Amino acid sequence: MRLSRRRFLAGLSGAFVATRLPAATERITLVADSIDTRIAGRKIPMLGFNGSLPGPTMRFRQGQAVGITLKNHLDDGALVHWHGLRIPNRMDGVNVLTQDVIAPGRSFDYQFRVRDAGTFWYHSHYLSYEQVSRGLFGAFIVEENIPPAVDHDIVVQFFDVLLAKDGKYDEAFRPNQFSTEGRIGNVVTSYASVSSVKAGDRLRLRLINPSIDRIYRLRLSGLVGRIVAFDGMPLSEPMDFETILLAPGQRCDVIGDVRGNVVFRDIWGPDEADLGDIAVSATRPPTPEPIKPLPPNRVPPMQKPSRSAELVLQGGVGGLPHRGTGTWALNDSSGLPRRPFLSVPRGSTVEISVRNETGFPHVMHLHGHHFWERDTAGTFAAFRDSTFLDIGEQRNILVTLDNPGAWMLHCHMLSHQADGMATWIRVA
Ligand SMILES: [Cu+2]
Repeated sequence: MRLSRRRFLAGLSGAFVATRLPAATERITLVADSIDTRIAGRKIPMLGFNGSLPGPTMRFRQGQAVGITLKNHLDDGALVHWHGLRIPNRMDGVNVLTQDVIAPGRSFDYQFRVRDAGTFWYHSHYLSYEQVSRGLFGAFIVEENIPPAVDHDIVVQFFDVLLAKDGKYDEAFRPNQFSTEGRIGNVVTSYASVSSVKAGDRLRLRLINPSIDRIYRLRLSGLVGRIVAFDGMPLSEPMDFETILLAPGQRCDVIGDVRGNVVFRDIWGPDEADLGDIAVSATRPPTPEPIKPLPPNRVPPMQKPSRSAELVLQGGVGGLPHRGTGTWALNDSSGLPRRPFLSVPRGSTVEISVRNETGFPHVMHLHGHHFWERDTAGTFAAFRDSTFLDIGEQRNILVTLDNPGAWMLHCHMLSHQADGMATWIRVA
């Protein structure tokens, strides 16, 4: 059952800190700490990076070397995962598989080069269902060396919070939140990095869903545009759309021209909800240029699979029984199994049939790689890091496993991940 939601627009007023780096490597310090932030009109204790929720939007230039020191000022462990970035395994921020949890008072240096331009994000990967839902996330933007000509490059993050009767973050984690659609907030917020534009402006919208479990189906009004990228990876041709499905962890880039107030509405689920808007303050002549594809990233060419595999999503309320120990399971195993789901030599291309046999939707995220997603027309179209599977849905994905290491593959509904829907792949 969906709880009622109230409209809230905290982010339009502030909380955004853009960090732009020069061409050489420079260290950024990211401090995870308790913060007080304003939600639904009240100041409440949450978590944040560098004092803000969302954390600072980081902007880098494609190819740049990046150094980020994560300082843990929490009372609990900390880890950060750089979602969608194809980086060395030891920088991936995953407990057990790639690094130890950073203890309170300690720090860790993340260092990597950003190969792909696009819209990515970073978030806690330790007790993530709790730490992300308390605010430990932010946008990670890699700019093209020749970015598209737009008047505004705007990051919009859609985030929900479950508040208790006292108006504070609900500390109770109930079993049904883990066994059904997840921990769905009763307040939905949108954080946009720009609050006012002109009619006629050309915008690039970088839409991100950092919510732990909530799915959005976005309807945009006031903007005539096309989708140019999913999960940070450009489409070969911009795509028309009526709505945009944004499951937890997913991103979508849209380039379009402003016709009026840009309003975001969510039509997922029974009650349509207003998620916020970017207001129009004046009018100017529109850009005559057509919307062109973004420059492609250098990705592995699509290859014939050398092997195939099957991944079955199981469990949850109403789901068939399985042999895993958690509520949810992947191929009869809950949580990270001792042996990986797949163990392949570097460079192998695998076609994985992913089948959702549960009574709830899921979104499967692979670390360290993007994969081709077969669309309903039967062709591999989008190159993504997270694929959405509705109830009963089956989809093939094609992945070239060219990044050595131990890579997590899990549902990005973080309540599902916490209760078993996780496995891993070893690339030797
Ligand atoms: Cu799930």
